[in-house]
Amino acid sequence: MLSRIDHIGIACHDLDATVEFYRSTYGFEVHHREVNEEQGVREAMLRVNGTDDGGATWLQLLQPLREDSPVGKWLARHGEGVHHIAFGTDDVDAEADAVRGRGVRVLYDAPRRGSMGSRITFLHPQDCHGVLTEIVTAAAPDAARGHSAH
Ligand code: V0V
Ligand code: CO
Repeated sequence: MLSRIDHIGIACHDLDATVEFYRSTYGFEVHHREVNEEQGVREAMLRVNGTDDGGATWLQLLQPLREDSPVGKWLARHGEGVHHIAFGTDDVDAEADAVRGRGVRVLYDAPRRGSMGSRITFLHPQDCHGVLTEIVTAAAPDAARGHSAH
């Protein structure tokens, strides 16, 4: 089951400047920073809210490492803005299989490494009415990803 919105991915040219906008305008603080070479991004995770029953919701700010990466290509074509939406689930493997079975292209044969040790896969935007859609399972139900410890 897809049980929540895990994050909204936002493409930007300058990660530090965009982080500062979200801090000074809304008060959102950076919870985590990471470089994901495979995905071609430098990213910052800003926690919007956390719950005790399945994890938090984040803004994922994304600066491309390379022009020919997914985010780099997107920025060149569309400029800054919303790049993808990510739904959270306890079982990314099962959800990917289920969606694939409904005729939607899943981009990876097996989930890959995402932010904060999560496992992620993507659905092709052309099969999702123009929305690049990610499915994500958090690393573990612990504080690192906004779960309650009790
Ligand atoms: C491309 N398209 C999009 C899109 N990117 N549509 C909606 N939202 C996007 N973000 C459309 C584009 O308009 C074209 O449609 C078509 O897809 C092909 O675009 P393209 O520029 O030729 O790009 P491709 O085919 O080289 O790559 C598109 C895909 C690529 C979706 C295959 O972006 C990809 O592999 N994305 C998944 C990985 C990713 O995005 N990683 C960065 C986030 P028309 O105009 O021809 O109809 S990493 C992340 O989220 C992490 C680490 C995490 O959450 O933990
Ligand atoms: Co993402």
